[in-house]
Amino acid sequence: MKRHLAFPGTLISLAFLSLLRSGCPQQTAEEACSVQILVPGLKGDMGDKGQKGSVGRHGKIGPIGSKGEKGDSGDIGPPGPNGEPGIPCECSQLRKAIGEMDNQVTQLTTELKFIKNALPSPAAVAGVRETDNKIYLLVKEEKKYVDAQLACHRRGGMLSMPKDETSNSLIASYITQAGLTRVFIGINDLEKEGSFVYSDRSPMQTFNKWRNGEPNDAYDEEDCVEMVASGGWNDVACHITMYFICEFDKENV
Ligand code: MMA
Ligand code: CA
Repeated sequence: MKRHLAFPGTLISLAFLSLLRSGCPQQTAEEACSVQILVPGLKGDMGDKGQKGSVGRHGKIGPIGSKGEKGDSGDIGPPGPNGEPGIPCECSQLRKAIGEMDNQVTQLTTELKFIKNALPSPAAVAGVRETDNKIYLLVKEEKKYVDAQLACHRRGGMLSMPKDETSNSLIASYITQAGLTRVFIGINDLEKEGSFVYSDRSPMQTFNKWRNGEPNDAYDEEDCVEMVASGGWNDVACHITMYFICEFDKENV
């Protein structure tokens, strides 16, 4: 292919020729980038129309068609294998009993919540404390010893009788947690001066929690006993009034 370079009315310098040669190294020597300097002629007539082109390539794939109609449902399958044999028991009866107990627990929980919060008066009862076989109840009503004992009795219990370290420290922590300093407990020497008995009339054994210097029967009139927050005991006058702690046997509740 010849290169018809046309630079109207100009001389092409040798330098330019060499530049063109080096730019087309794959051409033969004969037709090699030989440059003829031509002056453009007049514009010719337009050629004939070319032949029709061959068929083009395949077009792009079209968009996905819409979903087809739902097919008919299949045939019914074969029956499944037999289940595991049941546990021989009165399951339905047990289930029924459990359901009933569930209802009872729910009802009792609601009732107990109500009693604790509303009866007899919210300030009078500050919850309870329990051991394996006893329930302790702090009664926030100021009463003298005999009336306190009577109040416990009416509730089905006794003024609390700390007969060992466990019950003594439980009552002590109950006093402390209630923010109190002292309560009546069920110990007295009303019958015989100096011989202390529990409110169930049982004599005091070796266990005691007398504070230092107690019992001192101050003013010769201290025949009843209080417990202070530390758990220590002190004999006091029976006619003074204070809060008290009752105890109940769980088997009698
Ligand atoms: C009070 C009273 C007594 C107790 C002494 C201890 C002054 O009397 O509580 O029962 O023994 O204090 O100092
Ligand atoms: Ca005393």
